[in-house]
Amino acid sequence: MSARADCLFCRIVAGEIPATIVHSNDVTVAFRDINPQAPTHVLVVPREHHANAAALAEESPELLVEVMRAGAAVAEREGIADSGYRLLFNTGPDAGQTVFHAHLHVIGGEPLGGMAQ
Ligand code: D5M
Repeated sequence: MSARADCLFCRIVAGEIPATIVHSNDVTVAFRDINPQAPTHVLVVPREHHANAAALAEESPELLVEVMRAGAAVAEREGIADSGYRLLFNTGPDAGQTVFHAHLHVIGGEPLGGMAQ
């Protein structure tokens, strides 16, 4: 999937919109969420455009694995790997997905309540 001019996260990946990048490699980029819900709140996105996690799993399952691996690497780097953290994909409007480029939330740095974000 090529980058989409109307996609916020494609534009962050392309460097057209600023973000605080904490990790990147050939296939993923991780940056701080603009509206953090916990002391650590980072989003990991595939460089390629996929609308959500389900589409990513169908269209490029090996890339989904890379996103998960990057999430774990971010947790290590943020120092929350041992205390624990949440990996979350909101998928679709009812889940609260607002940006339709697959993104993994890495959330932690304090005890997290409940199941939802
Ligand atoms: O998560 C979308 C997330 O994207 C939400 O937590 C805010 C975050 N966001 C929105 N715009 C930006 C920019 N410009 N930089 C960093 N983070 C951003 P969702 O699961 O779709 O609700």
